[in-house]
Amino acid sequence: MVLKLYATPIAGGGSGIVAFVLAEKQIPFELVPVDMSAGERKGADFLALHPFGQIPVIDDDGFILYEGRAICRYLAEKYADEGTPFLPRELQARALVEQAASVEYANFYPAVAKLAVELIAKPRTGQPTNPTAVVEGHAALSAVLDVYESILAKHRFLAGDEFTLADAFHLVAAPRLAAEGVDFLTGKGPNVTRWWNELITRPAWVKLKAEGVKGTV
Ligand SMILES: N[C@@H](CCC(=O)N[C@@H](CS)C(=O)NCC(=O)O)C(=O)O
Repeated sequence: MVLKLYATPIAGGGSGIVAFVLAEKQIPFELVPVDMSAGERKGADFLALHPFGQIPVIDDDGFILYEGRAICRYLAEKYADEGTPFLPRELQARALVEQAASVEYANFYPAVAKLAVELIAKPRTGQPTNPTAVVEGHAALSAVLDVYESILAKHRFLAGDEFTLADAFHLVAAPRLAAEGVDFLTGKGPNVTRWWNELITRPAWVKLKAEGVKGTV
């Protein structure tokens, strides 16, 4: 049975990285569009798939998995020999990927999420933006990117010279911020800028942004 991805067609958040990994590995899948505005996600049928009522979720021949980053790890392991490797097999190289992925989730993403809430979600729902939170979000993100500059001066990607899931996870929400005009790169070092541009110009990502998440079957 073909893999099902429950998501929206917009590659903005966690669904985007799953669709990106599927594309980089050329794994066929069926998109099951989830209506984010309706009660569908909080209904019993969807909660049976994802107890928090969120997307993305995959159904891989009856195996249900949620959390975007966990899904990406599963796909990278299952299809290790197809397309972009994403996860090195060697123990220490793998540990460095997990180290960089942990930093993404603990340091980078919280700052991005804070800015996304203040500068995208709140204005969209008519709530006032908290200027203090915006300043804090920018400061936190800037501090992370300054450390990234020193890391990326030593190697091409965050966990070494190969592109891995640790880099790909940065595609959650941050490109959306950039697309909304939130500038977090001006004044940052050349290596961060180089790395970011390399990330968002990967052909699979460019195609996803242009066409949205589209199933292949
Ligand atoms: N930690 C989850 C977060 C998923 C998440 O926040 N999904 C959003 C869409 S990108 C969602 O379903 N929001 C609706 C909600 O939380 O009710 C993941 O990484 O997959």
